Amino acid sequence: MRRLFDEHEKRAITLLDGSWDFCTDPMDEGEARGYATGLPTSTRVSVPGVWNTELGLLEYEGVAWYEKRFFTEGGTLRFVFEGVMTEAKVYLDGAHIGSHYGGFCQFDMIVRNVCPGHHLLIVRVDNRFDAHSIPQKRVDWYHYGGITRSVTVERLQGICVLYHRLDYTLSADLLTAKCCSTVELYNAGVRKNTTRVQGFLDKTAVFTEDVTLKAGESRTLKLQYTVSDVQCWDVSSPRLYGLRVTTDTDDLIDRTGFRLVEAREGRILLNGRPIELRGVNRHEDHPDWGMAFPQGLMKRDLDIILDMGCNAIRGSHYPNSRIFLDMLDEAGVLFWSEIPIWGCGFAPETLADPVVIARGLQMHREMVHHYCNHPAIVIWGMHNEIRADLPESVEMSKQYYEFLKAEGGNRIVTYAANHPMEDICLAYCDMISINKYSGWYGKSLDYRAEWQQFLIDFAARRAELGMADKPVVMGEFGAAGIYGHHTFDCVKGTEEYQAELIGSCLKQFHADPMMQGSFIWQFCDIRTCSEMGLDRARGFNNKGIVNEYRKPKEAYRIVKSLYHRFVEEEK
Ligand code: ADA
Repeated sequence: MRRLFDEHEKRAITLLDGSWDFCTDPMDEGEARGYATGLPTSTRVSVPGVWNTELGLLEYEGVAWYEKRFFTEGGTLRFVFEGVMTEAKVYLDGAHIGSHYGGFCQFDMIVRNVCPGHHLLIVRVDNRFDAHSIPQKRVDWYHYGGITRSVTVERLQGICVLYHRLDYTLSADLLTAKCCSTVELYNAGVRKNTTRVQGFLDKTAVFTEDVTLKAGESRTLKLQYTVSDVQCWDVSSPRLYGLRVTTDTDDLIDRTGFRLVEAREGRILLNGRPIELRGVNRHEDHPDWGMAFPQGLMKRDLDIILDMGCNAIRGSHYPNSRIFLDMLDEAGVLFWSEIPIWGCGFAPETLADPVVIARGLQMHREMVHHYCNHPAIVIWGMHNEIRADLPESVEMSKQYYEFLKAEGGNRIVTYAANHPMEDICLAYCDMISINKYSGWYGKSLDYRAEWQQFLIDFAARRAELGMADKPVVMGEFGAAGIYGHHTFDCVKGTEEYQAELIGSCLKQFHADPMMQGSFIWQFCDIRTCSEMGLDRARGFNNKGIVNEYRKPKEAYRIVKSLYHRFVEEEK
């Protein structure tokens, strides 16, 4: 797949991005009409992309078909889709080769014995909702549709390395790492084969294993080894190590970083040192690209966020592009990654629905599987603003917490709680994250006093729950500021009001011993969906501190001055 570095030197990769044939299928007749073997009259669209940017399709929600003709020398092919919104059915020359549900994680399928020549790759995309959708129809972002991230076809030869995950435990002095590499092998050849599997950390060989596999056979290796003289990955010095696993015919290249992430004694610690999270919530959204985010825009967003003095980003509310995570790994920015359970859209009985819980767990499995080597991800988010004050939410929270603690690597597990005083799921988190909008929603006569009282009240609640060891952050807070809207009176909706509220909150949180940081809602204005009703002026969520074209509002300057002041205070 596309990363900031080449994942392979031996394996032949063909990027299928670019012009694809496309047609909508509003009556969902395409399967019956044989679209899987070739589309009828169609237009050309760009992949990656969202169909909503095509004229006349801004609000199209339904089924659409994509077709790409490509050449191959044949053999065993692996198709990798980095993101399809929301459900994909994939066909090769009319034969169904795989399906996937979920708009934000990659998936792949392998096809053996493909003959040399031109072939048709056809994808049926469906972004409709049903009772078990994640997210549900009501979300506060725009529900796009399309093949939103890159597509590649790989030619597999001999015994291949399909997956590599590195887990490690650092010694108390952070200088030694006890490592375990999980390596998934597959014999793409047509006959039994033997190969030498070698693992490298940077240029140092760390494991060697001779393996024999029958044609089509898979095998997972667990390889233990120790690394000494470790240089830790940190926000100020993001030391990355190259990971390379090779066989005689194939290779897989990745990167990782060694760091120790802890939530204890009411603090968040990175490599043994307390750290205050100076964060911002970021959606992958742009008026001209939707969620199909070009790499150059990702870099520009990150540059702006670093300029602001942030050290953390919450990927609200779904797994982000792997390329963006590669950028964060390189920049030393901490990341909170979550799945798209946007709770305000879920009725309590839906949260308790075993089908929904299982679907969300599968999304967590995929997120952990694909993102676990990224050192920047220090927080897993289980869900956002579900009714965690109701019994219906306990089973979901329990299952997700237990999974993420068991399989999620060295990370803090949390969820965004918007009923903090009544929440009954707080046992299922390492860090308490609160979403609260005093000063925006409701009638706040004096939001400073309201915030101050809340911080006192929640400190008492945390103590009575016996959870004083759990650090607390503000997962979301803020207010809308319509870009360019100014008045002499600091009234709601103006840039001035937004800037004053955010500045006041940041100072209050920074001064409060319970608070270990915060994530401003939100980085940029985003298009939102009609289900959010009319309190989203111009169909946008206007709480960005930059507008949708990344033009700074008054709040940006306030946040930048405060975050840089907080950095100076740390010195
Ligand atoms: C919630 C939600 C965000 C956004 C925000 C808002 O906290 O998690 O996605 O909708 O409210 O702008 O009201």
